[in-house]
Amino acid sequence: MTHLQLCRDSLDGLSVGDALGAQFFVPGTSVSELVAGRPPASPWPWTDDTEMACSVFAELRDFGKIDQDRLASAFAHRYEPYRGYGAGSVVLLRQVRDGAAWQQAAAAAFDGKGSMGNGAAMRVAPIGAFHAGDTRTAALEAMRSAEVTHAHPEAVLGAIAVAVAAAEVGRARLSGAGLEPAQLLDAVLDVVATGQTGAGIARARSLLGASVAEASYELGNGARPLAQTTVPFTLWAAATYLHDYPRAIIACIEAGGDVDTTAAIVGGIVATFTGIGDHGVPRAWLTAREPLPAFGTG
Ligand code: AR6
Ligand code: MG
Repeated sequence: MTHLQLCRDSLDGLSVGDALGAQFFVPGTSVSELVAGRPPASPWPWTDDTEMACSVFAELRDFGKIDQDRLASAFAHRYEPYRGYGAGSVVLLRQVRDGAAWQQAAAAAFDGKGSMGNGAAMRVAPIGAFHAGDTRTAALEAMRSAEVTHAHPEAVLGAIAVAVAAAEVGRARLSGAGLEPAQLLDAVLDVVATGQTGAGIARARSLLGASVAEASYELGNGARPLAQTTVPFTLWAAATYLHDYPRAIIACIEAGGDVDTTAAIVGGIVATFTGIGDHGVPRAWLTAREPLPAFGTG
C-alpha cells in the first residue's frame, strides 16, 4: 500500500460521497431505499467538490506537493460553471482565470474578510491520505491548498483538521493499529484547537455516542456551508463510522444540509482507512458515480 494508493482511495471515497450525496437534492430520492440496498439510479454526476479534489490529487500524483500558483491555475482553468460551486468561488475562479493573482482575489472576497466557506475542507482529504502518518506535513500542505481560494482562518483551520484526520486514519491503516473515535478527534484537536472550528471539534468529541440527529443539530450540517458549521459534524461522523464507509455516508444523508459536501469530506477520510470493497466504498457505488475527469485518474 503506497501513499499514492491511499490518496486514490481517498479520492474515490470523496467523489462517491459527493456524487451520491448530490443525488439527495433530486426530489423523490429516499434514504430508506438506500439503507435497504437500493441506491438511486445511476449515473451520479459529481460536483465541484470532486472537480477540485481531482486537481489536488493530480498535483500530488505528478509533483508530490502543493505548489500554490499551479494549484490556483488548475482550479481556475478546470472550473466548470454548472458543477455547483459556491458563489464566492465562482467569482474568484473567474478572476484568476482572467489573470488576477490568487493572493489578491482570495483576500478581497467577502468584503476583504476572505471566504470561510467549506470549499477548502471539501477537497483536502486526499492530501492527508498522501501524507499518512506525517501530521505536520499534512497540516502544512492542507494550509497551502486552502489559501489559494479561502483567506479566512476558519476555512484554513477546517481544511487542516480534515487533512490531519485523513493522515491519522491512514497511519492506522498502514500500521494495523486500532483507532478509537476519541483518539482520532484528540489527534485533530492537538493541531486545531482554536477558532469556532476548533471549538466545534471539541464539542464533537463530547458528542461521541450521540445520535446522528443530535450530533448534526448541535454541530451543524453545512446548511450554512461554512467550515465551522460543516467540519465538526463531518469529523464526528468519520470518527463514529470509521470502519463502515456506507454507514458513514448514510449518516451524512440523514443529517441533511450540505449533503454532497459533508459526504465528500467524510468519504475522503473514511475511505483512506477502509479502501474499496468489504466495509469500504461499495464497488457498485463506484460504478454508479460519473467517471472521474481524465486529469483525476491514473
Ligand atoms: N462571510 C459571510 N458568508 C460567507 C463568507 C464570509 N466571509 N465566506 C463564505 N460565506 P464560497 P466554497 C458563505 O462561495 O467555500 C458548493 O455548493 C457564502 O454564502 O467561498 O467553495 C460546494 O459543494 C458563500 O457563498 O465557496 C460546497 O457545498 C458560501 O459561504 C460549498 O459550495 C460558500 O463559500 C463550498 O463553497
Ligand atoms: Mg458540491
